[in-house]
Amino acid sequence: MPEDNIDHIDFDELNNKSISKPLVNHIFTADPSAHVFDDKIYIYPSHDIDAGEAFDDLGSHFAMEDYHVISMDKLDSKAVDHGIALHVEDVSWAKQQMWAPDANEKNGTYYLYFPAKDYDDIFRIGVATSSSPTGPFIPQPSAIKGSFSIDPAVFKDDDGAYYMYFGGLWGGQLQRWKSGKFNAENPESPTAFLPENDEPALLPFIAKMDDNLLEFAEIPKEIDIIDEQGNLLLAGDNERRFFEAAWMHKYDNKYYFSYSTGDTHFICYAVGDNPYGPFTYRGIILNPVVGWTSHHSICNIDGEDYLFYHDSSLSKGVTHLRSIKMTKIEYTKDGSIITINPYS
Ligand code: FUB
Repeated sequence: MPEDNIDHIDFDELNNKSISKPLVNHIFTADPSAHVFDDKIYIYPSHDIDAGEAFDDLGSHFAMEDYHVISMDKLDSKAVDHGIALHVEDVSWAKQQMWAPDANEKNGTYYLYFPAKDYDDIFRIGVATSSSPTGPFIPQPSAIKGSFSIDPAVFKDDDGAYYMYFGGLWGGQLQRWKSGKFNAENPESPTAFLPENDEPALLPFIAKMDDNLLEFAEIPKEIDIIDEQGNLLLAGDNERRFFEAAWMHKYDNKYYFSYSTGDTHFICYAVGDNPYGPFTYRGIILNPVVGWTSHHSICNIDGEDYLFYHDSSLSKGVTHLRSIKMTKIEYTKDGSIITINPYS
């Protein structure tokens, strides 16, 4: 339900039909990355604000400045806001646009990963550390070497290795890195340098993290998303191809790579046998929500998988003022995820 359709929406009715209420409503939050640390649920969202920037297809209206961490003791507990965990003013290399973050933990240190534009207006991915899952986080002086684009998701595999998945189209600039170097031409165009519809779609990236979780241990590699016949999804396959919001979780020993299709507003998934893929497209996890963007995470809590997502219903359809929500995921016997309708 993108913004151009909102005139027809009765928001009172929609909020009644919504399968989840916003987890917090005193601030706007989006892009929730959820984790369980020490038996408690921690959510690392974007903190949406209205900075007065006009809507455009580069996402200039997403002018976020800081991050708050939200925690819940249990699934039915009240969500608690722990205040500002990191502010753009404290990150020496970052100029603006603190977009979708993620976090992870190793040996009692907590790592907050975040994309932001640097002073050349290029999205990079940074990391900040804390001894507490709620921060405050101390940023590294530079962005992660070799990082680019947006939406980091850092997955810990069962063998203790950590991998970052990342990338995003249009305002996320992935299409500007096709040659391996940033293409700064035509800066106002969100779609310049995208492949033609009959060419393979742009792919998300993966990089194994160094032991200290502060740098990549390898040059980022593309991950293939293929159809049942083994062919790469095409750029014109807008209902299935990767756009942004990478996430990885495991179910029944398989690797589930999930993502947003952006301009068609689905959260969908593809399944593989190892962290690097290839991943075969399997279906839709979440149908479109109110608002242009859809972004999620999947977190195992008490043995069940939960989808954390957002919509713009609380702001009555304002795309850049979103609210985080959660709902349970169900699987069929063959490991398929049953598609969720956000408004029943
Ligand atoms: O929140 C800003 C951007 O919108 C995120 O980085 C994207 O995934 C989309 O949700």
